Amino acid sequence: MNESNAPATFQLPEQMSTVAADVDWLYYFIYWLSVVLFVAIVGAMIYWAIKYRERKGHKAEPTGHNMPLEIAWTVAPVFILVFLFHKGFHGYMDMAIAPANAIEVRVNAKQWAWEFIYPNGGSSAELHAPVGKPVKLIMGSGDVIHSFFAPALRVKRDVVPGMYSSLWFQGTHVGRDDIFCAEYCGGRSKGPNGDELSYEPSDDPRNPYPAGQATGHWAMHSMLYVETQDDYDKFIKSIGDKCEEYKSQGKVCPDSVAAEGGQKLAVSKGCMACHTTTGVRLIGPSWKELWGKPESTDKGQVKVDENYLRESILDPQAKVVTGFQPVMPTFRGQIADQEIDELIAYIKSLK
Ligand code: HEC
Ligand SMILES: [Cu+2]
Repeated sequence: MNESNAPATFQLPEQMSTVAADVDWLYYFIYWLSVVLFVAIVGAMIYWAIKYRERKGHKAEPTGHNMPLEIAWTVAPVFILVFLFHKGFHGYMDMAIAPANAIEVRVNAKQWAWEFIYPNGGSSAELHAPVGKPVKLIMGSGDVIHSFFAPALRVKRDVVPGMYSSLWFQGTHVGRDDIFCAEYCGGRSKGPNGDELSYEPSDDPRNPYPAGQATGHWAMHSMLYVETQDDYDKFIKSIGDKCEEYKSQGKVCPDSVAAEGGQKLAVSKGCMACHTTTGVRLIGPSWKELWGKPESTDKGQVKVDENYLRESILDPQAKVVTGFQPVMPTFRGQIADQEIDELIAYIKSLK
């Protein structure tokens, strides 16, 4: 565990994640490179503008083409750009792919709050993470576009209705930081009945935001707590360790309590008429060990993740599994977002 708090620097806040040092290094490299080039180019311009200004008794002598110079100032930037691309791409890949053992936390963004749902099914308005352990956020929005931003972690990602986006981080030391919604939009938007409504809280009965309530993306402020494993375990217990409850009833603890809801839904929504969880093939593919596997479809090979499952339920013909007929009906409009989450949790639990 790294206890040393990298302090805030000239332009950037404190570093609290494993990627922060690389992100900042690249940021400052580009920053200082720009400063040096700016000073050199503008300096040379000013120098020559003065040196060769129009004066009495001076005649202009046009210079010809200078091949070595042309080559030098074309090739040098190419090397710099290739280096920057290499650094940037490397950092991007590190940030894009979460370690397989990451703790998965579901994030719901809504007007105007964040909700974090932990693997035991408990939820909280704040994000807690054990120090030195990777945490993956799987984020969805029930209304408009939001944007998850934790400055000290150097991570930021849009949260878009109708799909999942994800990011991961690993806290380097115990500490706390702000979480913001970095989505920017004006103060007006469509209300529930299509009216133009102000986000300003008011007593207008059509306004979903009553007077006195903070509204707007800026009001979606939350806190990140990177804490010791002990403190994290305590926190998880405090939001209700549903697994303990299951075990005390002699049942196996599901991946998440949502999985149990998903199992009931799969029956009540009629999925089990075409799908099984045992590996047996009916009209549709079995869900056994479906999660995470590469699936071959008419649009090529895809990895079975949240987005793929969601699309399979709402728009089954978007990617048709090889060897099956495109006969699955769409469940768009007949299934709530939360129910889709539960079905996904269920399918996940069958891996
Ligand atoms: C009428 C039969 C039928 C019903 C009912 C049905 N499905 Fe399907 N499902 C299929 C078929 C056929 C496929 C394969 C073809 C395709 O990809 O569209 C499929 C594919 C899928 C896939 C992709 C599986 C894979 O192997 O990649 C998922 C996930 C899925 N269905 C979920 C559901 C859920 C959830 C429900 C209930 C809400 C449901 N299905 C109801 C027939 C059905
Ligand atoms: Cu927002």
